[in-house]
Amino acid sequence: MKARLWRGGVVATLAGDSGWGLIDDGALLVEGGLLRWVGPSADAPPADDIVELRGALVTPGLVDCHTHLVYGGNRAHEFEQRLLGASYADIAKAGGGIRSTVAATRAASEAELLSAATKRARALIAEGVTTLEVKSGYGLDCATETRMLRVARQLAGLGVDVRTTYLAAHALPPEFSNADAYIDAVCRWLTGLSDAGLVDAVDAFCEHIAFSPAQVGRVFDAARRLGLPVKLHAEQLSDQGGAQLAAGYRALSCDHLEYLSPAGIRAMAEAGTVAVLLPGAFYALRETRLPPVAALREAGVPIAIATDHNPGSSPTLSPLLMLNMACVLFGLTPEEAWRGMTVNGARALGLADRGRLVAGQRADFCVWDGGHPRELAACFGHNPLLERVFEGHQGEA
Ligand code: DI6
Ligand code: FE
Repeated sequence: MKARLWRGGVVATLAGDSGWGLIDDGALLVEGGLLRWVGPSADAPPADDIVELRGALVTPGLVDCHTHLVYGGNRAHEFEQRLLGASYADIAKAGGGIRSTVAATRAASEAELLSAATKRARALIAEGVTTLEVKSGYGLDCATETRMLRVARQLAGLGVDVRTTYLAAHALPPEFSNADAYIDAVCRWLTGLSDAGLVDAVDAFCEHIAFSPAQVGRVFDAARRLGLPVKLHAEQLSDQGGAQLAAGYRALSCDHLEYLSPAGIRAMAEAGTVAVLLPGAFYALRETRLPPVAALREAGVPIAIATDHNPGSSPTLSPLLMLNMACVLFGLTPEEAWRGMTVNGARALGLADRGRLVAGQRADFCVWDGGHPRELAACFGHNPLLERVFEGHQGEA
């Protein structure tokens, strides 16, 4: 196996629980897709091959731990409706919102879904994403949920690690009038999808316009029986106590959380559940209620950041913009935002083998035109990526 040394860069390792872990003239030795050694260039071990970084900035590859990347159609008309005064919940109650994307997704072939999702994944990859989570949840029938998850798996061919999440409990499909009966079906479908190797985690939307905590609990019981970890869209539009429910199942993450209560924070802290904050949805829906960042910090709840890319509430394909918005809108420090899209994003997916630049981790990293990672959080609408390395391989940038 050939060992390649990258040397002469500013390496932000994010090693340890705080601080940037900066090495000013740093080097990384990569072998077999893993980081074998990271340290000052002057101390670097011998290698078969050397890449000069010429002072460029090196960070862990970005982890986008919450996306709805696979779907048909678009919802720009709802953007116009909201600007005319309709709320996200009004549009959903009138049969638009998630249901409108469900109709477009059911009508799309696997090839059409793959082609559209490929363009979106390429945009994320072009900003340095090396691990990508993709949720189902726009099929709401077994065949279309399956198609979505198969398409998500195929995105791995682009040179990105894809994690799939089953989100059939996203909205009530038009052919069901009884939410409990639909939840029975959601639990039934999960067994086959899990057996087919299409599901890495299970998610649900716990909200007054979606499913109750009791209904979500039934989905989580089904996940638990299959040994699958859970996550939850919780307290996005109201406080449903979803965080406490999810923490009871030792959820990997609770996501959104604008209406998270002190009891929810305590439960998440005790369970080690990651808080995934989604500034794109907050921004696009012109929300005013902020997630309780100071209280999360104080309780020691790890914070992650993601795009939540979806056609309705967060049609962004820019993880770099989310770094900036996490700071400007939510008051995260640039270091918290960076940890949110690297090590804590990985943790929200149950992955401990990435997100930091230390020996033994996957060799997923980005080389940027810049001198310090805070520059990338301060800037927006600009992409200074020079090189993206995925499992030790230089890819498209
Ligand atoms: N919350 C969200 O932000 C996405 N899903 C969810 O439960 C949005 C889904 C959509 O509007 O299509
Ligand atoms: Fe979402």
